[in-house]
Amino acid sequence: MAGQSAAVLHSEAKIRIRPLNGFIGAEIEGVDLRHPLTPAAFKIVHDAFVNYEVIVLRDQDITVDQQMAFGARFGELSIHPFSPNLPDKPEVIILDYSADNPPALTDIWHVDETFRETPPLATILRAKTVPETGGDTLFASMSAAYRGLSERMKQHIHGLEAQHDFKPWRPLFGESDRPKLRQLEDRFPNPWHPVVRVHPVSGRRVLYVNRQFCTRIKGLKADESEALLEFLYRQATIPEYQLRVKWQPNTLVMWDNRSVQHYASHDYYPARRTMERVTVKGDRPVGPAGAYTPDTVPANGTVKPAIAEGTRPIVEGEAKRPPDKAINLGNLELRFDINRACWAGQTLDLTLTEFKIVSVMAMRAGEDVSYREIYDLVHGKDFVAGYGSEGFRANVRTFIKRIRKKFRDVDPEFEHIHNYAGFGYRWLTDA
Ligand SMILES: O=C(O)CCC(=O)C(=O)O
Ligand SMILES: [Fe+2]
Repeated sequence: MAGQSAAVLHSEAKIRIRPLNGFIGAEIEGVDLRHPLTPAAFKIVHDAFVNYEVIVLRDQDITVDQQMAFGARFGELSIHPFSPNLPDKPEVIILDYSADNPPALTDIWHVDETFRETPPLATILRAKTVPETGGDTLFASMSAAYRGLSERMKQHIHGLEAQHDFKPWRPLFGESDRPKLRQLEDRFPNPWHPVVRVHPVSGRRVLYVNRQFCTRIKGLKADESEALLEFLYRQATIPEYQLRVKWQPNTLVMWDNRSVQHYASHDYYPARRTMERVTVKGDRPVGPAGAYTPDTVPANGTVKPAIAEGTRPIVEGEAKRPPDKAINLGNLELRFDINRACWAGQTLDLTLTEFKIVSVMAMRAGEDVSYREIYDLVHGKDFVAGYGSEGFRANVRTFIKRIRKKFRDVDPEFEHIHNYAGFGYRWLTDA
């Protein structure tokens, strides 16, 4: 499944799959949807769809019937309960936005129709009129987003359920429409879906809450639920997990509504943009069974590991550990914090206990550092007047001498270490 590197050529069907990003999206070439796909070709397209989660097919000059026929290969087509559709083909929605009909409701990260017990499996969108600029659609792999969470967070959200509601459409119903609204509430009675969904085909775990339709997480207090949902929604906005599709007329994009979120950029308003849209019925979302165990299902792309132990910033309270523990002679730079009030007065009247190591950072051995960096090291990030002056240089020299003495006292190897300190290395030798 993890074929994320080179493009794959399916010679038997002349279909070429070209991955677009680390985690999400592939462009498929060599498919002409004016004709039905052979079973072999369909399997290739289907597998790419599941693996890459979004597939992009350019130059598909097809009719809505052909688009419906393509969708129907994946399952029964679905009819949207709110969006205006073609009278004779209710499975087809025409999105036609312009100055008179501004785009609405899709400039928010969402999964289509999760207010249903069984949200669609896929949405297929084909561009007809494309604005000169803008109008891209963004996608986020929520399987990658899940994998990007820490084990502790994965354990925390394991087994949770969130309630979904057709909330963005509620304002469309006024006082006189109350009975209609009640009917819709009966038809779509706020399903609970797992916060982590297992993709029914790939087996991947997917972060399955979206800002457009979720209202709360079962079993949490209101503010806990709100905070956790905010955090989880935010995962869709991480660029690494995203694909941004630039449309051309006849570009067809199909997304796996079980594993991605999407967002339509409305930056083209008031220009015109028209799309034809078909959706495929899906099944009821299911979470991982039983108690939490780490996920072992292979997936497209690799989430990089968290920063290794020992290279993380040291938090307050850890800072006073003995320097010999904080020093690693392999190409490391020492960073120090000092009594800030004292330094702000530019007197640098330090006692040896007034500075402490705050972090250890990888750096090339013997690399020189600028005044600016030293200032930042000892004082924080803000530049203030006096930096670079002779007084400042003198202060830094004093500071470094104190550091040297301090380390000589506690670590006989310090003479060796200071060459790595990066910390005014040149001044140390010529001071
Ligand atoms: O207009 C688009 O690019 C996407 C709109 C959307 O959210 C949808 O069709 O489900
Ligand atoms: Fe959508």
